[in-house]
Amino acid sequence: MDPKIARKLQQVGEAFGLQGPFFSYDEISQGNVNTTYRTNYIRDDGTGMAVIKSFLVQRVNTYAFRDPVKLMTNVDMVTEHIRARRPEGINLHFHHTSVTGERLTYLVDEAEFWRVCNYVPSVTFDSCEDLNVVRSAGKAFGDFQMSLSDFDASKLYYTIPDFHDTRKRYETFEKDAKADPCGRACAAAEEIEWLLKVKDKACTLTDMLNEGKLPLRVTHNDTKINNVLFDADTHEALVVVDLDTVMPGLVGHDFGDAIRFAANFVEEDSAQADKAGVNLNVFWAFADGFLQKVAPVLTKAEVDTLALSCFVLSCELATRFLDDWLLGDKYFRVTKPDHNLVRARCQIALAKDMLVKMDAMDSIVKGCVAKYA
Ligand code: GN1
Ligand code: MG
Repeated sequence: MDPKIARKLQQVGEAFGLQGPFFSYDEISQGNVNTTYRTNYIRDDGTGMAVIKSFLVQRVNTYAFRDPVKLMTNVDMVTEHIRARRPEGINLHFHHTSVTGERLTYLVDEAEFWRVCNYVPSVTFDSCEDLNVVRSAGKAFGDFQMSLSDFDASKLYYTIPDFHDTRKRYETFEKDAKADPCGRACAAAEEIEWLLKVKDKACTLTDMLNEGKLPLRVTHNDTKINNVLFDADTHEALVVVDLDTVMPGLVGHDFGDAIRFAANFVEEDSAQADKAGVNLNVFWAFADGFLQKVAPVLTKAEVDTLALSCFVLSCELATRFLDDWLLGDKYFRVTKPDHNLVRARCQIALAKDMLVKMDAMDSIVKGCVAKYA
């Protein structure tokens, strides 16, 4: 334990009125944007025995989220909506501060933005070949989207404007590749060239949305399988977390993002890009779970673009990783030199494999839709 971090987390806990002596903390290293800790407090279980009570404490990345107060308004509305829909389920609950009497769901301290949530004992998976787990994740994200189908999207603030606007992502990427402020572009010339070559195909969803051919829904927008908490024993999905990017979006954004993460043969930041590719068994299991929940509401255009959405999301994220690398790694948390370049290469290799497997992915999607629509 770093004593400075421990002291900080203790102060944050005090502001949120967390009871019991502070005992310890662990860092949860999964997210690439926010910083997350589990803090542990000692409580009396009522019979004089000590028990540990844990909380999830997060420092929100205000470089990524420029208006974190509005972000918390979104998160609060969405969690309360879901809680009202399924009060019997395991739900997220954000604590309120006891500092000023205002009961805010956040604390701004030395320009840092903190929030505290209930800790759900669970396990998560960064990669997974257990098809039951993958199907369960698909169902959880499908359920999540359906449980927000009656949520008034106009109430939602855009926490990151144009988050999945692939055309705008490309514009920024092209501009930064030209300006090349860190002198890194020549080392990624091949990657830049390939991404630009597939630009129009990668922008299909954005173009179709702008032409009114795809409907906007309320979507999660960050559907990595490690944003689902699972029961440690049964491996059933318990709850979907990381609601920072819940915004109006396309069904393909959630499906494509989930697949590009969960169905890749290697991890997102694997240096072995040559091994990246779509595991069709995992693809099928996720599609089966997800479509079991959402197929009945999908339009034909949505179904027709689901397989393509996986390619779209992989290319979009490749431009984001590469752009961040070109700008000197300001957005995504990096833990090694060239981390973002490695990530971009892996997404590109995955996207190339998706082009080869597009027909197979499409027929799996159509098969599941026929089963559940
Ligand atoms: C970020 O923070 P995390 O790890 O859940 C990013 C996603 C990317 C993902 C890639 C707000 O998600 O869009 O797909 O990294 N979130 C944000 O790992 O930019
Ligand atoms: Mg996230």
